[in-house]
Amino acid sequence: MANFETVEVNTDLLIIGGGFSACGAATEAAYWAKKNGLKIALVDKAAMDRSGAVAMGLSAINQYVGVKDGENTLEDYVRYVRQDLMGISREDLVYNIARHVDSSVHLFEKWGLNIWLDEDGKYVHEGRWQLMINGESYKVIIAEAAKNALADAGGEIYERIFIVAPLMDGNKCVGAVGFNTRENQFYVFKAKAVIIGAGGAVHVFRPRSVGEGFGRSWYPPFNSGTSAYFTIQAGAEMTCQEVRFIPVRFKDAYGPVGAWFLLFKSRAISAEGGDYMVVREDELNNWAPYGLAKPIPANLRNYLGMLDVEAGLGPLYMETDEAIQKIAAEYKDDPKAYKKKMKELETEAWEDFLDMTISQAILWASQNVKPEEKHSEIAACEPYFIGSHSGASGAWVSGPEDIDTPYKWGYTNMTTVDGLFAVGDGSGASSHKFSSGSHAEGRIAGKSAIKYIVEKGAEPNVDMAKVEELQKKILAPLDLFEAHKGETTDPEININYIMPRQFLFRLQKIMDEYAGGVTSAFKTSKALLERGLELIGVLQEDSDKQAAGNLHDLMRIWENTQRMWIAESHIRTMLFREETRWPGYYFRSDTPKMDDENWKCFTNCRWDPNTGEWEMMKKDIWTMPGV
Ligand code: SFD
Ligand code: AMP
Repeated sequence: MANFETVEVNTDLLIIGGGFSACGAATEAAYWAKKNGLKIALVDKAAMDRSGAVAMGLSAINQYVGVKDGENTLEDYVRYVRQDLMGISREDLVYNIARHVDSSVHLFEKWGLNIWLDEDGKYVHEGRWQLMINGESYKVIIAEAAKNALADAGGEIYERIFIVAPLMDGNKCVGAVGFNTRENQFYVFKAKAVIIGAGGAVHVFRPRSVGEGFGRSWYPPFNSGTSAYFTIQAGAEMTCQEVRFIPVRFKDAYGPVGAWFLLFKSRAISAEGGDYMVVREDELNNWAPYGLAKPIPANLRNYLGMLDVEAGLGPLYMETDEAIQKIAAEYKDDPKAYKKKMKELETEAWEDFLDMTISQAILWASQNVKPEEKHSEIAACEPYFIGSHSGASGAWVSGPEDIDTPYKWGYTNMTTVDGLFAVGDGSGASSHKFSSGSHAEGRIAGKSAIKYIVEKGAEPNVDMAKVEELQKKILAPLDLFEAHKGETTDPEININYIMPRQFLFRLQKIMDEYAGGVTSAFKTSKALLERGLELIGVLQEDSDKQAAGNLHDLMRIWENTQRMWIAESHIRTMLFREETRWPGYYFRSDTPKMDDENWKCFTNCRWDPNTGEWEMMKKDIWTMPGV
């Protein structure tokens, strides 16, 4: 076996991930841990300052309810999420996050984040729920607060450690194992409770950008689905695994559109000039009641644009020039004021990307785009798994203690596995939490996990024989490479193994062609899904034939395996749900309509670690009384 040092870490609470939800968890848990004399360890695959989806920064905080100013109520937010997810949301979780999110935002401001203010000192809104920020350093600020809180409570931070799998004691999670991405070290974390906040997943589907552009995507390439893999392997029940997210973005560099639609009030049009939201309005009747209420759900907005593309009316364009000119037109009688406003709008347009998707600004510059002069192409991206945005996949977690729902079996945000909590993109059916809501949810879970440890936390009972078995399995790709690399002139091409890049291509091809990716125009069917599942089965047989020439390859291999498991849960859940509920995310052409009578429910699944069998189930939707 490869020569690795084993590092053992003993803690009370283990937080996996260093992103928005994990930072929230660390900040809150540190406070309660200090009070109770407990230890926390946080482990991140990367460096917390710039890890996760917010690595590049963001230009808006997408969830702020504004309760203190009487702007909205918590119930308004519950209605908004219900509407955007076509009726499928855990309203208890959404409510719980909504009532805590404003305080996370106020903390961000206190920690130094610059939230735009108007002349009256009020937050500048991008839209009803969104606030504009100067967010290039958003992640650094939030990570710094989490690090300070951990330091104050004597907590430990482990960076560049890739977590692979959970350690289990029956149905109880007692830690995690992983490896150092820079040194030959195998890590064993033993804990009384574990919070998984390792983000969503990208590159499960073939991206639009391949070859020289491979690795470019809207969602950060470094989030590979560890959260979902971890909870599935632990035997936790998952929910909404079919609800992938497809954002519409500026084409090829994936610049976000929110500021354009909401702040600049821009239109999106086809090459013929028609605004698909107007031209195709009738289609919305087919998706009532959600198609007929405002705001029109993200998937339906996507769908109307996709219908234009299918009809050969592409490319689609964001009317940036029209939007900017329209806003500036108010000042047209005063040439000096007009010039100033135009300059300000131009700056805002570029800053929107420079704050969060720098590559889009580079692409604009390289293609001579002047947003104030000429419109810019947009397109639907490949599918991602991001339950914190407008997708919904993730673990099925226990609801808040004080709300009377059918979804309570223990501590808030605990999965169906004892001692394992999930947050952010790791917890499902609580969409539209974004950066701020993920942080708030992390805080909720951080407090809840410490309560669990205080009330129930026993010393973790870790089976070291099992750890050894896991270590062998996790490091095996290095041995496989060593054993056979000399048998061919190019070690990348070898009959005894497959390199991680080729394995990834195989997974992406299956998902793209059978599970409704870009090249199949986001369409699939029972027959396609069944064939896809068959091919995933064959891929799984080959997954332990992946070989690693170095630590980087080893990380790529376990990222691939994690993605493959999400892929399977995704296909199985799309197969199970015999309707089309989210056209614009995916369309099942054999069941092309929404079927409220049979499918207005959560579709949950669970992989049984003892039998290796998947179980699919429906769960009722609980609606908040009076909302
Ligand atoms: O407009 C392991 N999001 C936006 N949210 C906003 O509030 N405003 C915006 O403007 C947003 N925009 C946006 C957004 C996302 C992206 C990708 C873009 C633009 C380009 C959404 C938020 O970013 C998102 O909701 C939160 O970040 C979710 O938080 P969380 O904690 O669930 O995920 P994370 O922050 O990505 O952190 C994941 C962490 O896990 C680590 N990790 N650690 C150990 N072992 C492993 N195997 C691991 N795998 C991953 C990561 O390193 C990271 O620390 S807009 O376009 O929508
Ligand atoms: P995006 O940049 O697409 O991620 O959007 C940022 C925020 O604006 C999210 O809260 C979206 O749901 C919201 N949003 C984007 N476009 C629209 C739109 N056309 N109508 C309503 N909300 C939108």
